[in-house]
Amino acid sequence: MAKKMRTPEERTIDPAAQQMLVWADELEIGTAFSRADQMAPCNIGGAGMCCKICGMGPCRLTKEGDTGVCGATIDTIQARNLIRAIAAGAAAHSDHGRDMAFILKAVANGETEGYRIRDIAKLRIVAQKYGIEIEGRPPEEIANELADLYISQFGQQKGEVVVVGRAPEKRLKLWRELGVIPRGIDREVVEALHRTHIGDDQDPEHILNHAVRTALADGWGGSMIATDVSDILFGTPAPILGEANLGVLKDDMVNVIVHGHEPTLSQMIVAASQDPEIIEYAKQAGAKGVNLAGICCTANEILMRQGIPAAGNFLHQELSILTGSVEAMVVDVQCIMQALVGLAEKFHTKVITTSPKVKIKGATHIEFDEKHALTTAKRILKVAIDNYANRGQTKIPQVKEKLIPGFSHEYINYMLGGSYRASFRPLNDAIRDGRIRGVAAIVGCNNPRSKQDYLHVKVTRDLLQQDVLVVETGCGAIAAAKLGLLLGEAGLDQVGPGLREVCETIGIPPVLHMGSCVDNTRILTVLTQMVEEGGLGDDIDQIPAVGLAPEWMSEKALAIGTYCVASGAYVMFGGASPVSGMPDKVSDSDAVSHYISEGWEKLYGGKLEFVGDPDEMVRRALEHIDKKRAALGLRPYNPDQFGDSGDERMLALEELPLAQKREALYGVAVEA
Ligand code: NFS
Repeated sequence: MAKKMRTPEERTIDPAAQQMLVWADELEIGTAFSRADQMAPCNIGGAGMCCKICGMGPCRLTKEGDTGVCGATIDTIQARNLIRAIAAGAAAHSDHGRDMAFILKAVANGETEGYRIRDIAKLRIVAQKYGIEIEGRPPEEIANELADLYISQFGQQKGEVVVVGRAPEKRLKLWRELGVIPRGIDREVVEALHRTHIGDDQDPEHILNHAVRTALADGWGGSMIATDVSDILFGTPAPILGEANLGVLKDDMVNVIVHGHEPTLSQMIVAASQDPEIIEYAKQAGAKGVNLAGICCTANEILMRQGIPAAGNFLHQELSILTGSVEAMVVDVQCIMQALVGLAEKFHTKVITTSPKVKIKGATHIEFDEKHALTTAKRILKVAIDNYANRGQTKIPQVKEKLIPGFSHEYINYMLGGSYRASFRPLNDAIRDGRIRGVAAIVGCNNPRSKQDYLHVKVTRDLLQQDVLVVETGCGAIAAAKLGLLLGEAGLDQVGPGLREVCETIGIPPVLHMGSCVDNTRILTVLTQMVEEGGLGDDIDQIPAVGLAPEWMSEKALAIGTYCVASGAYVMFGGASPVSGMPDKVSDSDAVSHYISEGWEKLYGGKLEFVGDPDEMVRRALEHIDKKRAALGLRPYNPDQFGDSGDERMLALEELPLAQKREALYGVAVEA
C-alpha cells in the first residue's frame, strides 16, 4: 500500500526547509522527512514493550498479563528500556565532558596546538568551588588541578561526585536520603547496563531509582563538567549578534558546515578559517574566503561564543547539503545522520568524520587530536577549498534571521544588576510581583515525525503571551532563532504586558538562548541561584518553572529530562512516550508512566510526562506555575496590573506637553 507522504508545509513550518523539501522532491531524493513518512514506527517497540536484551527473544508483549520468555512483565521491560536509553544519553554527554577535561589537562601542560585558557576568571571561580587553592598560582597550575579532579570523577568508585555539591543544600540532603547521589559517573552508567542484563534487577521502581542516579551523573556531573571546561577554554558566552538558517550559506565562498557537539575542533576551525594563509588559499581557488556555519549543538557552541552563524537545527543537516553549496560537512560526535554520506555523493559535498569514536562508511576520515589541532583544522579547510571547483548548481534559500544568543548564567546574573550589583534579585522580584508569571525552559531536538519547529514555536509563543520568561538550548533554541524570537524588541509585541516591561527595562529578548544541550546545566545553575537569592522557597521544586522538550527524539533528551525531574522540575515531552503501553491501554501497562509522574513527584517534587497535544502542554505548564506561585503565597498572576510602564507608554507620553507628561508620570501636577 502506498504510504501517505506529507507535503512540505505539513513537514515543517520553516520556509527555508519547505523550499529545500520541494527541491528534494524534484530531484527525487529522500530525506528524514520522507523516510519518516515511509516507515511507520513499530508500535510495540515504541510503547516500550519489546525486550531484546537476550537471545530468547526479542519478546513482544502486547496485552496485559503478557510476559517475556523469562517471565519479565511489561513494567519491568519498559523500565529497563527507559533506563538503558537514559544511560546512553548520560554516557554521550559525559564522555563529551571527559574529553573536555582531558583537553583542559593537556592545555594546562602545554601539550596542545592553538588552545589557551581564555576565561581565567571562570577557572578561578570553578576551582574555588572545590577548595582548589587559587591565590598566587598561575592559571595553568589551577587548570591542571581542576582537570585532575574532573577526570577523577568519571572513574570514581565510592563517595559522591563532587559536582553535585553545587545543588541547593536541601536538594542535596534529599538526594542523600533517597540514595541517588552518583558515586562516579562511569560507575552509574555501567551499573545501569549491569542491572538490565537478563536476570538482574526486575523491580521497575528500583530500576528507575537507579535511572535517576545515572541521570544525575549526567546533569550534575559530566554535562556540567563539559560546560565549565568549554567556558574556561573558549570563553563564557555573553550576548553577541548572530544569524540562523540556510540563508547564511554563501554562493561566492567556500561553505564549510561543522556539525555535531564538541566545541574543540570547531573552535579551531573558526580560528583556521580566519587565518590569512587559508583565506589566500580560498582566493586562489576562486572563492572570496571560507564561510563557516554550524548545525546542531556544535552550531550553538560557536554561535554563542564567536557569533558564527547556525545553518540550522537537527533536521537541517540533510537540507544544507541539498543546497549544493556545501564543500565540506565536518562532523564530530552525536546526532549525525548516516544518510548524509549517501546524500553527499549526489552532490559534491565531502562528509569528513573527525572523532576517533565516529566513522561512517563512505566518509573521509581526518582524525582530530589536540596536539595538532590547528594543523588538522587547516588541513580540513584545504580539503574543502580544493572541493570548491567541483561545485555545481546551487540553490540556497534566501531565508535567515538575526538573533542574540549567549545568555550564560554568569551573564544573566550580570545583566540583572550590572557590575556592582550582579544578582538574581530583580528576576526573583519580577516573579514575586507577577510581572513574570514563571519560567519555562524549552529545549531539545527536532523529530521528523512532527512538523519541524512547529511544536517548539507554538509552546514558546503561547507561554510568552502568558508572561512566562523562556530560556532555550539545543535545537529548540535554533528553532526559535530561525523564527525570529531571539531578537530583542522584534518579539516583544507577542509578549505579555508584565514580561514586556521586564524585557524593556533590562534590555533583553523574551527568549534567552543559553547554549547547547550540555548547557542545560546552566539552567540548573540559574535555578540554584534563584533559590539562593531567596524569596522563591528554599529548593528548586518550589520555583514556578517548567521544562519542555516538545520535539524530542534522542536518548540524551531522556537523560536531561530525568535529571531535571530529580532536581525538582516538572518536565513535559511532546510526541510519543517510550513507555506508553499499547494504545488500547490496560491498567497494567501504565505503571511505569505513573511512577515517573506521580511517583517521582512524591519523591522529588518534579515529574516526567509525555503530552502529545501542545495546547494541553501549555495548559499544564501554566497550571503548574500558578500552583507553585500559590504555594509560595505570591499574589495570583494578573496581567491587567502591568504594561503601563514600558517603552510604549513612554513613547506615548513623549507626545504630551511637559506638564501633562509630569502629571502622568508622577500622579500629581508638578510645576515646571
Ligand atoms: Ni540535543 Fe544537541 Fe539537537 Fe537533540 Fe541532537 S543536537 S545535544 S540531541 S537533535 S537537541
